[in-house]
Amino acid sequence: MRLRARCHGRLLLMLLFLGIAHRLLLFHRLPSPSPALFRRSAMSGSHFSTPRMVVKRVLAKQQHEGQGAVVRRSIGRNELRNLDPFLMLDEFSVSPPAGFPDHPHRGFETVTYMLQGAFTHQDFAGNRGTIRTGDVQWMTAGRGIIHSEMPAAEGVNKGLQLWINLSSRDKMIEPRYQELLCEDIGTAEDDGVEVRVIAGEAMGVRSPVYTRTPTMYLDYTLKPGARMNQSIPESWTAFVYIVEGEGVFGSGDSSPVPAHNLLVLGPGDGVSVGNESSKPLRFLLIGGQPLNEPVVQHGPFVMNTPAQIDQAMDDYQHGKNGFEMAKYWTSRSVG
Ligand code: FJE
Ligand code: FE
Repeated sequence: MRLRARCHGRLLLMLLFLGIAHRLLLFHRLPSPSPALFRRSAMSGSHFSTPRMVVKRVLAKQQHEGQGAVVRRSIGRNELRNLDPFLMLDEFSVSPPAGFPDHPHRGFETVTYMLQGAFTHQDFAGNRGTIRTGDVQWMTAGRGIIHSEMPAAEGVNKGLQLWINLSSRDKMIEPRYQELLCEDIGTAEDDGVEVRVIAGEAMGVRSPVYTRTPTMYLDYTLKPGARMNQSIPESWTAFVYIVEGEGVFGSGDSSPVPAHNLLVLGPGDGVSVGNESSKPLRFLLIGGQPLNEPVVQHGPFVMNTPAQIDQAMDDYQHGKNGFEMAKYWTSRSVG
C-alpha cells in the first residue's frame, strides 16, 4: 500500500483554481529563476564529516492501546525505554469506534502526524480540531491537558504520535498548540529526494514550528535509486523510523531495512540513506537535544522525581495546578 501525503484534496482544488485563473487572466510566461540557485539552496544542510551509523534496530510490533486501538510502539517499549529527549513513538491504526478517549498529560509534548484519514481532538479548555492526511498537531501539554483523540473518518485512520520530553524548567508551562496544515508544511525536492519539513531545517526549507526542546522532524521520500545526505547536530540523539518501502541507512554495505523498524543512529554529524529497491522509500528522520535529566514516568505523567508524579496524580484527581477543568469536562462524541 502507498501512503502519500496529498493534503486531503485541498491542494488539488487549489491547483484547479489556479489553472482556471491562469487561463482567464492570460498570464504570460515569466522568466524562471536560475535552476543553479535553487540547487545550491537545496544542498544546504547536506554537508557533514562523520556519518552516523545504525547502533540499534527495533521492530515496532502491534499492541493494543487506548480503547480498541492498535499501535506499533518503538520508543517506549522495553528494548527502547527512553531515547532522551524522546519518550514514545507509536504508529497508530484506528477505526471507529476505537480511539483514545479522555485522558491527561503532564510534563511533555505530543506530536501527531496523520498518514491517512483524520483525527479529532477535544480538550478540557474547549479546544477542538481535526487533523487530516499530512497535517500535524504539535501539542505542548506542559502543566496539564486533558483531551480525547478519536478517529474522524470511516475505515482505517493512520498516523504517528511522538512524545518529546520537556526540561525540568518547562514541565509546568502553560499548554500550547501548534497546528500545521498539510499545505503549509514546507517541502523540497531534488534528484529523487523529497522532504517535508515538520520541524527544523532541510534542503533549504525551514519549519515555523517552535520546538521548546530543540527537535528536527523530517519526512523523506526517496525514489528508487535516490540517495540523501542530511546533517544532524553532533550532540543530538537521532533516529530513523521507516514508514514505507525499504532503505539502506548509514553504511552503504548494510542490508536494506523494511517498514516499521526504528533505527537509532550513533555518533556523527549527519546521515546518508539510499533507496536501492524498486519501490519508493518513506522514512522519518528525527533528532533532538538530550535533556540529561532524570525521567520518572507514570503513564501520561512524565516528571523528574517520584514526588512530582505523586503531585501530578493528586492534582489530576482533585482538579488543581492546571487540572482545574477536570471536574467539569468530558468530551462529546465525534461525528
Ligand atoms: C496514553 C494509553 C494510551 N499512543 N497514539 C495510555 F493509549 C495513551 C494515548 C496514546 C495515543 C494517542 C494517539 Cl492519538 C496516538 C497514542 C498512546 O493516548 F497517553 C496513555 N498514557
Ligand atoms: Fe493524548
